[in-house]
Amino acid sequence: MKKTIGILAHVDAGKTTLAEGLLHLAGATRRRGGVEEGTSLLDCDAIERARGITVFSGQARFSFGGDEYALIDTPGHADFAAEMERALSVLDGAVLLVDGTEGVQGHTQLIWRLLRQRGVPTFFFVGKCDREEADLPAVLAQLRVRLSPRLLDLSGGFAGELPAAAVESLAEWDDELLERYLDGGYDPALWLRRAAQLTARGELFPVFAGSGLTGQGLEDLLAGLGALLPTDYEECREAPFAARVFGVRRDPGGGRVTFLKILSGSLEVKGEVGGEKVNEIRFYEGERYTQAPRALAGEVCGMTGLRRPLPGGGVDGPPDRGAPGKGHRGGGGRHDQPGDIPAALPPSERPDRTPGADGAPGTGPGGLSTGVNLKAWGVDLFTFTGHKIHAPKACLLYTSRCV
Ligand SMILES: Nc1nc2c(ncn2[C@@H]2O[C@H](COP(=O)(O)OP(=O)(O)OP(=O)(O)O)[C@@H](O)[C@H]2O)c(=O)[nH]1
Ligand SMILES: [Mg+2]
Repeated sequence: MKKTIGILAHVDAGKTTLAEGLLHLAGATRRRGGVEEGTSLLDCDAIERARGITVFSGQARFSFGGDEYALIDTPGHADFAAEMERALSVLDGAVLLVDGTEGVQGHTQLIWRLLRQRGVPTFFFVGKCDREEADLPAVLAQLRVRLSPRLLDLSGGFAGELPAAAVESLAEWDDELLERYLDGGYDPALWLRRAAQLTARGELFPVFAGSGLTGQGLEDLLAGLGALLPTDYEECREAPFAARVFGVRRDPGGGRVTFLKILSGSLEVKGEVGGEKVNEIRFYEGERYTQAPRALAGEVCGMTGLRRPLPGGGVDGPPDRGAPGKGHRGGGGRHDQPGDIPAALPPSERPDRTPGADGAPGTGPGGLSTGVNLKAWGVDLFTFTGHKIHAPKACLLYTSRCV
């Protein structure tokens, strides 16, 4: 199955370190990238390496347990919240990381609210448990009180079978399971299936724990994503093409790259999107990419040749390919019908207003401020062409890498 997961948390919680750990464990990287050493695959921009902080959402792919993952590492700093928020619209599942030494933060609660508003299936990972100050029981208690009591506690380990306490908790929350359980009819496959259904519906939140740095608990997390986050993109591969745009950047050569997640159908190089021809299809691993002749439903890729699509919008294929198909319903059926957001909506109607396009700071759909003082970050302002910025002190992340 193809799955897109995002790693989200407050600043410095260890998202990039966790992402690098997952990539290494899955064999996608030969050497583990480190943020401290400036060798991170995902924090690949010069400003990110210099400041040791994620500014742009980074992508990479890996395979594990027969599933193919697109991983998106998001920034945690509140100034870059809009960048994180844009990624939410393409996720099949979120890994909400909580620093085991600091517990639930205000920003964790804000991300949590966004995830619930958008119905993204959410897995918790309590990280930095290799540190002496880490207090897993206290963080679990905080999660229960401040975020949700419906935790599926797999922090003690998970290799495909639910621990006894989790089996009981699930039975308490589901009438059919309770009846089976009381009749002595515990069925591991049924329990797992129901846990996956409840997770997809946002009624259950699996919790894992460990350390992105040492690798502790990462195999459990991947086993959990494998068992509890089913998607069905294979079923909508023959449907008409539809995709959602979550980013637009300039590559080092100055070319415009549109980042999108394909929700249904497929697209080939030289194929048409919204009346424009695709020149290249790129699969990114940090700043590097490989070109492919084709991209399929469930995949996250960059495309060149497109000038119109904007982040937050959707794109359809050529109009003569028939009526919209069934569309992806994976990850709990939370996606709208593909193509529901036309690519060329006027700015006032775009779901995620993109300040910088009109020069004014704005507000994202979750109510986050998308304004940020880029000068304070030493970011190279506005060396791009195409948009006129009237208020450079407060604008979205439009740097030399962005459109
Ligand atoms: N001991 C320990 N340190 C960690 C762990 N994960 C991250 N760190 C450290 O925490 C700091 C921040 O790590 P990052 O991975 O950059 O955190 P982040 O959440 O990606 O940060 P932003 O993207 O900038 O919000 C670095 O010094 C890491 O080495 C962990 O599991 N254990
Ligand atoms: Mg980071």
